Amino acid sequence: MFISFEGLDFSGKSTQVSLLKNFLEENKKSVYLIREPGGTAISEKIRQLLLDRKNFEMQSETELLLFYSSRAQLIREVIRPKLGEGIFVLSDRFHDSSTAYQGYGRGLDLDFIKSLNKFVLGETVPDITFFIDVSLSEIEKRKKLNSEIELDRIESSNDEFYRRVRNGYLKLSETEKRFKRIDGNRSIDSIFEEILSILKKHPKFRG
Ligand code: T5A
Repeated sequence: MFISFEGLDFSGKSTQVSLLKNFLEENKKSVYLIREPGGTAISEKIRQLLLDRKNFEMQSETELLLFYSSRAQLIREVIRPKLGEGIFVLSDRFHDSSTAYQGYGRGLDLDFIKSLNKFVLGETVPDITFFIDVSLSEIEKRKKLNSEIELDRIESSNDEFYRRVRNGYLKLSETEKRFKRIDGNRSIDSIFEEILSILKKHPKFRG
């Protein structure tokens, strides 16, 4: 089964992915955790290019194609083989991040992004996607609490950009059946409880 997590930076995805990994392993499931961009030697090099603050001159089109280059490699080198072995693949971000950040956030053509999804993903689409939806004011608070962390090139974007990205995720929640919006302005435990209860009802999970 293929499960992805989406949300704004600091929305708590990594926290929830790692709780789910522990839960599945305690229940004797084989799990493979990935994050995007990254996850293969080539994809990690592309990640450095994408997030490096020094690359401020990077154009939106370049950014989009680099995310999909990294993803094309990850899907073929890691995701498909792992899914073929019956392993649970948990992904901290996947293609919906490109729709939200590069499509809605940067204003790139959404139909072109859909055609990239067809070309790069093919049938390799998550079975379920948890969108941890956190308000911009809560994100701001968490950024301040983590002020020792140096923000990367994309995290340094302004509030208006993040408003458009969140709006993109909300649109996806309305149009994609696999996309589950979870209220992320709550305790870590109550968010995880809801994720588990939704997952346990999924036919592939009960399988
Ligand atoms: N990107 C990525 C694109 O633009 N297009 C794409 O196609 C893709 C794939 C990746 C960047 O690339 C962009 C999006 C990103 O800007 P990254 O370093 O991988 O960058 O960063 P993120 O994926 O954004 O991950 P973060 O680590 O920044 O945030 P998370 O994983 O959402 O949050 P997490 O779990 O680390 O938590 C953040 C803080 O909040 C606390 C945690 O303890 C932590 O301090 N927290 C909570 N606090 C209160 N209540 C809760 N419920 C909390 N849950 C967590």
